Amino acid sequence: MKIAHIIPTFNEKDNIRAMLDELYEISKQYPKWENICIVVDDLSPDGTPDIVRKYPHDKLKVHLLSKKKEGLGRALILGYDFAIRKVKADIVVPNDADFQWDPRDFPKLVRKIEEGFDVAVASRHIKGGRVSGWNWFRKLNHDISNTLLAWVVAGVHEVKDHAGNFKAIRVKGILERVPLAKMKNAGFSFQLHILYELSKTGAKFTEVPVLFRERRYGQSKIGFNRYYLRDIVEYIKSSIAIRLERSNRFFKYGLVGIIGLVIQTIVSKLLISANLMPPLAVSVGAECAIISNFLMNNFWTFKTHVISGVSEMFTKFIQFNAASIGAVIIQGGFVWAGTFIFGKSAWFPSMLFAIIFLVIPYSYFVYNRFIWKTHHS
Ligand SMILES: Nc1nc2c(ncn2[C@@H]2O[C@H](COP(=O)(O)OP(=O)(O)OP(=O)(O)O)[C@@H](O)[C@H]2O)c(=O)[nH]1
Ligand SMILES: [Mg+2]
Repeated sequence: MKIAHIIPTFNEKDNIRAMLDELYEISKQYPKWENICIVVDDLSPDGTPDIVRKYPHDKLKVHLLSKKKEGLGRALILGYDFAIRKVKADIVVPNDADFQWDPRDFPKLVRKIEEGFDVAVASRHIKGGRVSGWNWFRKLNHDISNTLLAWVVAGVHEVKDHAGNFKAIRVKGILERVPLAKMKNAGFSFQLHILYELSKTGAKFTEVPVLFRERRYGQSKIGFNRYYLRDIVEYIKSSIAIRLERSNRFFKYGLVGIIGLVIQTIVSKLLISANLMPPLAVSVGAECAIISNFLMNNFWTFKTHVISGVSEMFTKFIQFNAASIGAVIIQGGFVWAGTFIFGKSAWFPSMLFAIIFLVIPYSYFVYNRFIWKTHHS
């Protein structure tokens, strides 16, 4: 198991050596894991890159990526990409250099991946997790980005702590499918964006409670400077973009449903004119709608995690049908009752009623949760 620790640094001369030493000490306790460290530095003027360069390679394998000052987001994108393509890591574990997240917690995160989760996030917001030493400004800052923007505006509900760097992510089938090259975050909005992108791969999330402390040495980057304001604006924009992408998906999903309904109505009507019993005609029509919905949702609504390959597609189609069988039965039943009470011409309102109030909510839940989301479980 190859684990790539990704540490972004800007002016961390007093922390970075101790951080690498600590990772080395921990890795000695887990000989079955190959620990590799990637430090992404934005040409820190305080000498951080020299300290990393001089780190003895016989202790811990360390890669230094140096680039101009661009911000935390760009540094992490570069680090993740390097971990996947160059290091060929199985798991990536990003962390800060300043010991706010205790590196000794990383085995807990990695173990969650070994247990079958795809993303394990160090969390301050679940039972047992905690923050020590935040002043009102830091707390306000966090509450706005984490609760108001990430949870409410963006609607990312896979985890409760969206803002931290410390997590473990499975590469195979999950992180490798995230389009890192398309991610343009300069600042800390990356943390929310990556969670959202991971959610689209169908990843299974979990949170591990940890203590978040004050930074050990060096200066905070939070405060009113031009990077901070730029990053806040970016965070707001990114939260709104995520929300829009999700509503766009909901809109497409709705349109697919309407087309399905038209198909179903035409098929049912034709079969009823050919003297088939209405409940049966509607059930056959429903099956036609199911096929049309499956194809259109696969290639359009959910195309970011489109199902590819004939056998996978066939399996999913069977699953999809199994999941939709409830919908077919509900409609048949409603149309039977409707036509029994009000006569044959009541087949259409009965069908519509069943679709709107029962089938649509039920199917959205099933499609999202089971069909386009089960790449890895
Ligand atoms: N490469 C790079 N790393 C950065 C940049 N900004 C922050 N970092 C690093 O990212 C990690 C987290 O940044 P911090 O400044 O600790 O942010 P924070 O934890 O929210 O704030 P503090 O509570 O003040 O520590 C640290 O290891 C920083 O050195 C940047 O622009 N480029
Ligand atoms: Mg910090």
